[in-house]
Amino acid sequence: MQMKLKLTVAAAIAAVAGMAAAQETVVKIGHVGPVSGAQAHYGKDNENGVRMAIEEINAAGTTIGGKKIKFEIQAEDDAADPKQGTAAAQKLCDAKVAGVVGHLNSGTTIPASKVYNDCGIPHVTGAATNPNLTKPGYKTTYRIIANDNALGAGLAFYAADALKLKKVAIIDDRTAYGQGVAEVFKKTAQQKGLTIVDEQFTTDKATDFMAILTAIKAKGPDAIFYGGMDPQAGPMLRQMEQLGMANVKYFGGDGICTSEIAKLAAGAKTLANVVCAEGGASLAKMPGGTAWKAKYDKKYPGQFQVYSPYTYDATFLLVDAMKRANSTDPKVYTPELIKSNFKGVTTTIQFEPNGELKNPAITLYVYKDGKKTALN
Ligand code: ABU
Repeated sequence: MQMKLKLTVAAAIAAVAGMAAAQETVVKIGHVGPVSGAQAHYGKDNENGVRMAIEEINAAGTTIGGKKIKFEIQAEDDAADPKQGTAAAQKLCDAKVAGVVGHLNSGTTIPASKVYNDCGIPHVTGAATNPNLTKPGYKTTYRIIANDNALGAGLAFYAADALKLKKVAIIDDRTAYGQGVAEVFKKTAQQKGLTIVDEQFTTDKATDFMAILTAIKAKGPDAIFYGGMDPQAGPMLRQMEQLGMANVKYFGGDGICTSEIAKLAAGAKTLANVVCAEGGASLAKMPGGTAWKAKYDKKYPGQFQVYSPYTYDATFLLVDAMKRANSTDPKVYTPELIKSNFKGVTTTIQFEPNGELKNPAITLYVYKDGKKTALN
């Protein structure tokens, strides 16, 4: 008799839970980044930011268009490869996600932006910085960090005005990001009177830079600017040390400005020569940065890299636009994105007509005792 009563109570609880679940409408938000390969640490960090935001949004409860919404992530891997990037974008279009956070690499985000535009789904990147992303003027493309025009120029100004450097060599990895940020740095450095003593090229798969570094060493630069990501920058710093380039400064954009570069440099003293730039305020100067970082570290210990505060904000930004439109239908809520005035963890997000962030900050960093340290 007692057993029968217990079963009846359990069945009633399950039925109530089932009814509650049935009353929820599931809305998917896509995330795309490299979660496999040498850049997986960036992609996982970005994905963590989206997961964290979705958990918080669901815990707070959201009703849109009279329906209780349960957000779910659809996470895709593009392995930092442009072809896989467009395939992932098409998959998210076919899955009818409501919006996308991503991608991470400019080389994947730029071609994917056309796919999203064609299927009418908005995407917000918190990582891809090549200025060409917003040139087509798609109403579905948004960026919530500064682009490479700011990063490359900011670094060149610092090299010329603060460090009084005269001779710089440039290396880039021939990706949309690496090549683009290197071009901006070069142009601005030349305008500031610096001499470009050498230009060399590599790829985002390379690990041996001895030949190009040896060629550069012969030209006696004060600094190297590297346009690329940390899987190359880390070993490059080690090889610079091996070649006796201990006094050569090492500049780069946000792609090298990670926690991981300290590990990849594997104790090379040349890490102390790094000056890198990120397109936003430092965590300490972001409106909600310090508290957010403590929460993130508790949830994802040791996984923080660079962009997760931005992917977290990007997720909230999409949901904010849905709430203002009172619809999760991308056709209905996308026009709200451009009108955003969203107080995020990173900044208050408002957009220029082309989808670029209004008034972006940039922050320069160095590595002191192996720890990334903001200069401004
Ligand atoms: N912003 C640097 C890393 C991502 C990219 O733009 O390719």
